[in-house]
Amino acid sequence: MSMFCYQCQETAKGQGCTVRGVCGKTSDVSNLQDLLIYLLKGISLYSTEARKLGVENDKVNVFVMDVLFNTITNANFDKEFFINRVKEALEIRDDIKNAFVNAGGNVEKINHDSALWRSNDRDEIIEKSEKVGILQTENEDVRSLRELITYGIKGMAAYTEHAHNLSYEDKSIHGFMQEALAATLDDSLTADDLVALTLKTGEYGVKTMALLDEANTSTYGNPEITKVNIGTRNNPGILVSGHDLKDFEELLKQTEGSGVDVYTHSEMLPANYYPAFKKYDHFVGNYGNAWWKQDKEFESFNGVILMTTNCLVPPKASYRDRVYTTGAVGFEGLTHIEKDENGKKDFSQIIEHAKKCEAPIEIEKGEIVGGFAHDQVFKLADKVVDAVKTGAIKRFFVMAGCDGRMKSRNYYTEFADKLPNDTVILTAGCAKYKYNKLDLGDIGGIPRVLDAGQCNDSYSLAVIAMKLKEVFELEDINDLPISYNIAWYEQKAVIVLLALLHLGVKDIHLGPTLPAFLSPNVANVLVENFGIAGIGEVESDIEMFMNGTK
Ligand code: SF4
Ligand code: SF3
Repeated sequence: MSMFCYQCQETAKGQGCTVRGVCGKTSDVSNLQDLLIYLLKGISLYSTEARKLGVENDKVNVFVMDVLFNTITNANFDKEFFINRVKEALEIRDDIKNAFVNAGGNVEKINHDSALWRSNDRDEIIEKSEKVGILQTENEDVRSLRELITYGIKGMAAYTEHAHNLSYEDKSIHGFMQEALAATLDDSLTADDLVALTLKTGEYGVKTMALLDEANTSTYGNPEITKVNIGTRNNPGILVSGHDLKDFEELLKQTEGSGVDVYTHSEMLPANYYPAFKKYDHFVGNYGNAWWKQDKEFESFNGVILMTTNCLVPPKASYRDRVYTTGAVGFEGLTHIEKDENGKKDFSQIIEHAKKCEAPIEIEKGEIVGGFAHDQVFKLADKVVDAVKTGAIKRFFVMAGCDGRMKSRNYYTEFADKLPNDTVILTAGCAKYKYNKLDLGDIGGIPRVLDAGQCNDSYSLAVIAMKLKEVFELEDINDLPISYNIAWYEQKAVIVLLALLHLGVKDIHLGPTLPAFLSPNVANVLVENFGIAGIGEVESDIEMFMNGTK
């Protein structure tokens, strides 16, 4: 075994990647990511104690958040980057240790290896990276809960970073992330303690998604019903993928008048729904589908691609020179656009490159409709409530989450297609690409697929559910005619799931497979307390949901 990673749904044999990631991550990179998470825990031991003495260190907050995001599935594959990150981690750890001591802290009581080990030697760093990791925790239930919390925190870090990029911050979220990381080293915590911490992670997940929602809507306006063009024009283009709206805005501004068009890909599609971006005539629409189709779609796009976050697939040689990264993303040999000292990103190199490219090859024509975040749905509330009261809408299906390569995910296309015509799908995240071009029609003008936006906009779906509960004067959110059939892939889906559990949502079905990191006992806790279940066959699942059984 040269590595061990089981953080995503596509993990090898549904158990763990042990030689090379199915995602393309090499064992070197996987081990270095493990070492970094280990060091973040060491940093967090100091910062959590220091915080109790009134020390808040912004450098630590930003570093922990950034590195967690770097280790999310399909974000960063660059070995040298991670070696440098390890060296930086040791410096940051020294800083916070000194601040702790200066505030009167007793450094003697912090004696975990993650807080003490150090080396600036490349070989020693690599050697250490092979010794630390997930399997260090021997008890499989404790390991399962520690990883569940860590993956939730990774998703939380990603959303925190997007809010941070728009200058929205809540220090308590940083405090919680570090406290939780430190807690995963604490051998005195029982499985029950860790279950409680898992639920608290969900509580902070809600806080984080609410903060990001506020950041996005205050900066760019509330998403509104939008017909998104999926065809192409004849100018060269830049295709922007990932989740970062600030990067998207910067690029739109800098491409104005350049003769280069801008398109969204995968999780950037919801940028089309924001009022602030509609004024740009060179913003054409969305090109292609979910992340995993990028090997074909980046090729036919012909222009330049900017990856602002995951999901990056190791690029093929045929289009590799046209892919640029920024933010948490990285890949050896690709140009990475950094912020300057004023926090601005200069995309002129990308724009000049794009000007020399051919226009995209059109792979689809027409329009898709989206923009159903909470504010827009509230504006339609009377219509929706009437439709439920008259029986025109029998049931809502939350089908948010992720898309992925596995054939078993065709379940979701078939499921959406076979749902009765009196049902409405509420979606967010890249899972929508499994059914957003099926022309499922509408119910009295309400489209049968309501897309709230990115995976973080799953928060919007929860807000909508809470509003419906209020309108129908129900005691319990679970009494609504809403079923949850969620597809997961990476760690952002983990924080979304934990957030929904915190809001009291029960009987969530999760697929296409349950996470490999859930031990049988931990899975049982989720089944017994929250009714979490997997998926079965399309027809019988639809029948079960429509009968209101779980
Ligand atoms: Fe395997 Fe997923 Fe980890 Fe990649 S992120 S190494 S596919 S478990
Ligand atoms: Fe997709 Fe990676 Fe999860 Fe944001 S882009 S939902 S998989």
